[in-house]
Amino acid sequence: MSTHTTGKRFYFWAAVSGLVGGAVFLAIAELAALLFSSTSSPILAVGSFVIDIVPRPLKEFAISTFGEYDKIALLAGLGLAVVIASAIAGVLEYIRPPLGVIALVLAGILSGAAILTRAEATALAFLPPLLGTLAGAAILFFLGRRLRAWRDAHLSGADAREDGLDRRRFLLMTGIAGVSALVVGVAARTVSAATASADAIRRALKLPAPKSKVTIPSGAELDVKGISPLITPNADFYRVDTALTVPNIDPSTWRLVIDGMVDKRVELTFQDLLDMGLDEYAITLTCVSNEVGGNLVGNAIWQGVPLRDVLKMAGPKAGADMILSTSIDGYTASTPLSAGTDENIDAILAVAMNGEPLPPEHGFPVRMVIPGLYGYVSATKWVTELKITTFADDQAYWTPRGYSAEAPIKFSSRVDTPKSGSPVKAGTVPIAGVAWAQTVGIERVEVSIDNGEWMPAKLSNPINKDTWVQWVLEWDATPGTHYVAVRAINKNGDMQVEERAAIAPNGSSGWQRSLVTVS
Ligand SMILES: Nc1nc2c(c(=O)[nH]1)N[C@H]1C(S)=C(S)[C@@H](COP(=O)(O)O)O[C@H]1N2
Ligand SMILES: [Mo]
Repeated sequence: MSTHTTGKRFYFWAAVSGLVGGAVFLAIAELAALLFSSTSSPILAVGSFVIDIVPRPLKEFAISTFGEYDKIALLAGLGLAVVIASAIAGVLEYIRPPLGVIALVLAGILSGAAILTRAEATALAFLPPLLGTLAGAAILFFLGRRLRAWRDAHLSGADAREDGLDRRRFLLMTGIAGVSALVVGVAARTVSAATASADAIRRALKLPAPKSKVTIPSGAELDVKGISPLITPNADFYRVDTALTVPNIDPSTWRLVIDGMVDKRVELTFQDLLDMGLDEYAITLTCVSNEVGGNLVGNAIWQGVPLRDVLKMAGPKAGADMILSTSIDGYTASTPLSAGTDENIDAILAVAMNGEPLPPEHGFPVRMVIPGLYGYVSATKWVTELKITTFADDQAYWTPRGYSAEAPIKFSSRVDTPKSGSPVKAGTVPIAGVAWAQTVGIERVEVSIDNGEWMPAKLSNPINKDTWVQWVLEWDATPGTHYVAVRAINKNGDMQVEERAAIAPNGSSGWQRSLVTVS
């Protein structure tokens, strides 16, 4: 072979190395966009940028020519442009290093500008184009160097073994980088697209107005700085689950199956639930992992349907004593069947939280909420199946992992302010927080300072027995370090358990005691 024809071969591989550099750039940017900022996928940002700057006549031409495929045509055109530009960058890097790398960095800066000037750009939006550019430039740099080494070995008439070694090194590096970019890029884009479409469906969803609303009585919320708000905003609501990525469920394909020990297997659609009519319920959720004084507890207004009405459709058979609920991701919870059928317990299948469809991370489109039971045995998110069974026959996710199969919430009280470790000024200082005893209600909260007598705190007017109440005690704080203890008494007259218990196997107990420094 003459050096002339083999020279062409090197140009071909230079173009391929450019394509691989471009692919790595896009793949790393997609991955970073998935992790840090979903609004900063370079291809989509540049596409949106093009849509925004294209003059109207051209836009109309695109729509009339491609119809509903105009976006696909745009993306295809962009893809072709990226392919050509990447190939050119590869060739440039081969004949005039570092021109190719410079071209790629320029493209990175341009896509970064397209991303950062978009209205929905988030604080971390610069990361995807930056990381993508760095990775793509590095790959292009090394591939260019390898390619030139191979060419030099080839042209210098080095022995065939040396030539073959350099060729294999280049091809191996190109192959590994190219295949990795393809796999990572396609996977990241697919996940992003699925998330985005589920999110769009959720945002477009209009739930029917509930048949009944929760009335918040006057005096339900105390005006104390630093106390937990009566209703926990969705954005601040604690989240606990085993889901590595939040499941994306399209409510139009979602189904709830009620089976097991039932007269009749029942399958419900999302619309079936809505057609039952929604009611509003205020219920405080608590996690078994909540330590004394911890924040794995939140209060929300839910909209949903009674679980008992859904169970009735299937007709649980005699002998059954457990509902094994399953989430779309395989998570399971064991709930006493009685909690689901009791007329006096507001066990629900919830579809809305604080006036909006359930947030994805809180179980969209449907979750269970049952007052009085810890979340892990009652509050299955993304629920898809209710199997009527027995505690003897079935086990839920946490049961073989050291937690009780049944776990009623241990009623408790928490100090929100003053916080341990943040000193306060002498004078009148409110000591305030929340207390909860779901299904029973809180009768009294008491505070003791420096082991002194127990003083009753003022309580907010409770919404119902299933929600927490706020409490406050105006304290005449004197300089020094003081010891604050709090305890609650429920409406059955029971005292909050004083002995400390660990969260496993069935929830923490103990009175919260904290040190407050007064200056
Ligand atoms: N699918 C699923 N549902 C789940 C869990 C889970 O891991 N997976 N965790 C449960 C636990 S332990 C609690 S405390 C509540 C928490 O609900 P939240 O994240 O909406 O606050 O969800 C429950 N539902
Ligand atoms: Mo939990």
